[in-house]
Amino acid sequence: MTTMVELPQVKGVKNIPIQELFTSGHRTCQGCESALSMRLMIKAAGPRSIVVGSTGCMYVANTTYYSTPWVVPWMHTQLGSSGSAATGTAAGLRALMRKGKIKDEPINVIAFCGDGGGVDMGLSALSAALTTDYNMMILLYDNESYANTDIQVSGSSPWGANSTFSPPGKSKHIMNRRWKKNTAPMLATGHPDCRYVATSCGSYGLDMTNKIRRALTIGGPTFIHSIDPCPKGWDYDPKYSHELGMLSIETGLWVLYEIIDGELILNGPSRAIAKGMKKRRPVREYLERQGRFAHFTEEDHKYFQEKVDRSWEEWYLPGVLPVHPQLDD
Ligand SMILES: Cc1ncc(C[n+]2csc(CCOP(=O)(O)OP(=O)(O)O)c2C)c(N)n1
Ligand code: SF4
Ligand SMILES: [Mg+2]
Repeated sequence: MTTMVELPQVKGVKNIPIQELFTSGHRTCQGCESALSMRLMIKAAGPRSIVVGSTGCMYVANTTYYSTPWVVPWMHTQLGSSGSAATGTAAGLRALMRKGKIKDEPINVIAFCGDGGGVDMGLSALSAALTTDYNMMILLYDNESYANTDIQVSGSSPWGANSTFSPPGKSKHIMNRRWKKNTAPMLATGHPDCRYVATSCGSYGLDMTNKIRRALTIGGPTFIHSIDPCPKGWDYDPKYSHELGMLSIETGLWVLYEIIDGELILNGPSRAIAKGMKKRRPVREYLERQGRFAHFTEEDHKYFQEKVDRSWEEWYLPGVLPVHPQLDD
């Protein structure tokens, strides 16, 4: 197996690397947290990295003709194939190094995909990647819609959210009736040999930096799912992106955790909430800040809150693992 880049855990925000490897040259919206995820991800990984990314905002808005913000080698891949592109890249590097065609040196292999590309279309390729023995990391940046093609609902869109495929109407105002897919636990449970699965949020930059580094150094294929506020799709003033990221966690809707060799560790505010050191904020504080939920009635707010409450009060691990009623007896 190819060796890995040395990436020690970063202690304190001041020690996050200064070097920028995702720079100016992109055209993402103001306040785009997915762009922040890219920036944090490659800052943590460092210059000896190859990044492949599937179609979506982080391809189209990032790499307009003849311009790119990437300082490291970068390649676009088809919408559903970040998992296969990562596998192919890692396999190619291993073969070239084994044959002595390129220097045998540690190189990070990173693939990213959006929620459309990962939670929906490319789920099978992600699964295939997580069953290999290649050292590589897949980052799923989740802006909760097919954003690049004008905000269509995805399997990761929240219940009831307004999108171009789920606009509230007069007779029916909740058009997306699916609860958000629980992708990270699904991948962790289904791939017991995968040593590292985590969730993250760019509002917690240090936490994200260290998760990226853990994912790139633990060995084998790894997966990180990041929640990324999107001013355009979520309909809010771009200056609130950071706050909304924090609120998604403080309300208990998004849970920060990592699963290392099968052991689950809650992180940051999620840990504090689970330990009773911090109170969960009402989900309404998060929902009312976004135009995509502006059509919510009192009943909708109640339903949403109850769903989140249940995951914290009745599930074995909040937002991760429900207790099956039959196992309770
Ligand atoms: C097979 C295929 N179907 C549809 C498209 C059109 N398309 C391009 S980007 C995109 C949205 C992808 O959504 P997501 O993966 O969530 O990334 P985001 O745009 O939200 O960053 C779609 C549907 C495509 N490129 N390929
Ligand atoms: S639509 Fe959303 S994800 Fe796409 S560039 Fe704009 S803010 Fe970023
Ligand atoms: Mg998306």
